[in-house]
Amino acid sequence: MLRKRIRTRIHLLCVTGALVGGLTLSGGTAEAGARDDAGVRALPAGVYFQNEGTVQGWSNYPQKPQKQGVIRDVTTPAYKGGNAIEAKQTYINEGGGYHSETVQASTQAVGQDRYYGQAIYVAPNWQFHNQNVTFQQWSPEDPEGPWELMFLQNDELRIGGSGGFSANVAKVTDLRGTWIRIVTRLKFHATDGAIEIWVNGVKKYSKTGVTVLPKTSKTVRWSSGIYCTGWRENPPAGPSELSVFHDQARIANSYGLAEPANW
Ligand SMILES: [Ca+2]
Repeated sequence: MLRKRIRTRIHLLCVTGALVGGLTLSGGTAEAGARDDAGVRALPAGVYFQNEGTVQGWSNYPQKPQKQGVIRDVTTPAYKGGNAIEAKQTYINEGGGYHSETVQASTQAVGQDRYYGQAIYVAPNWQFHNQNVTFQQWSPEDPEGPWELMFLQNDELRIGGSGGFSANVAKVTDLRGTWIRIVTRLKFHATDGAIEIWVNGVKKYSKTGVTVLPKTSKTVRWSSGIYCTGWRENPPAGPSELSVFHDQARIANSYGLAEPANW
């Protein structure tokens, strides 16, 4: 009888795991004992979403990258847990969209304050070039469209887009071949909004007490992967195959909870 119950429980875990993937299977320590009826560990208090480096668990799974794009689970490189997501695009001698992204829908609404953490990796031989390679972005959902993008261009981590915030946030000159931890705070408010960015634990950008709103939409989605924006209208300035790796993604109500090093 006991054996049967254990088998049932394992089956439940597998089924649930297949459904939600890394979404709710917490690697964190907070509330490690808390489990719901389905046997899945609950998210720690203050955490709204997390993914430990699997394409399952994101709301656009199964993803459909544009053109010859790839979005897949890999075992190396990995920031934690022996797994991560590779987002790859290949130029095919035509313009238009080159997206390969995991997407989480409706991650934040006007009036809310959220911290988005993840670690990204580009290969040691990544060639710096003067085209925007976006690795995460936040987009209004209704009506949808681009807003703020975070990207690599030359040897810099930058933000920009129609959201009204553009900056060179950090140098990544010596960070190729390493996992770069990035936490982005977005507070949507008409007068007391905020955008703040930490790179490898250091606050590199901060705008507070300003208007931060996703234009005409009340909510945004979070996209993480690769989007070779420069290839829309021009051939590659760098290699025609580019990959950005992603791991340990989390949305939380504080920097400490969202920081990939902390969970
Ligand atoms: Ca991982």
